[in-house]
Amino acid sequence: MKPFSTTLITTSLLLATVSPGIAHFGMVIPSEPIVTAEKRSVQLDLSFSHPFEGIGMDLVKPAKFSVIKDGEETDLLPGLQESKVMDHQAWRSDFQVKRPGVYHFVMEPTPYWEPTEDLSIIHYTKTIIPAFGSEDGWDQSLGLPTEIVPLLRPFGNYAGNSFSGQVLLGDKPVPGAEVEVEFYNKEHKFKAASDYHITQVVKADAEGIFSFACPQPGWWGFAALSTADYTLKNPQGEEKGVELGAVLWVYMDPWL
Ligand SMILES: [Cu+2]
Repeated sequence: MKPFSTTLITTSLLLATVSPGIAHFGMVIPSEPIVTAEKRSVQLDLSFSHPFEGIGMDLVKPAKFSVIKDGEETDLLPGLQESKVMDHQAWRSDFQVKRPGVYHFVMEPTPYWEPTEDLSIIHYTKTIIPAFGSEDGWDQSLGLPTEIVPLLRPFGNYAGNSFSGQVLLGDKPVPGAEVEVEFYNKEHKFKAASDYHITQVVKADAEGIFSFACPQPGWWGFAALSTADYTLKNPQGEEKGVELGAVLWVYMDPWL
């Protein structure tokens, strides 16, 4: 058994070294980035995936999925249906929008044990969409354990705009936070120029503020990763570190 496990470790180290860009993202992708009177129902696809490469991973039923509007939270977990995203276990929510407002959808996944990184991962994943012309409240923080609060209004943007946001951990800015950026390459339209291009990286300033220009239309994911101040048991029952992700998805429209 010993030589075999040594080989495994060597292989995973090697993979980690040669694939700088491999990152998984919590994903909450609505069917429409803006809700209008012509289309009042939104389908939300929840997954845990590699958005640029289109490689899926199984997402067990999230611990929480809700929508927050004007500080009021509605639990959407009971209506979640099993589905597939990138050929893997995912979840779908059909949401009827009745009133104008800005809707913050938030998924808290159950902790995911990643043996190659020797830690559990929890990506708090957020997507903000407006309905019927309202835009109040897009800049509010939701008090999540960690989150990216947008500084650019996160809807009604064109490809080429700079997205800007602030990384919070326990309500405090994270100085120098590292933010991974990935494009949802849904139609496999693009190839990465190198492995480094799959996941791009930007660092926040002393106030936890970062910006990143999004050159193509579509969904862009931003993930700020921190280490939790607690541990969780892995499947073998050992206490291990926890990576917390603050993930935000923002849509950039094409010029018409
Ligand atoms: Cu992965």
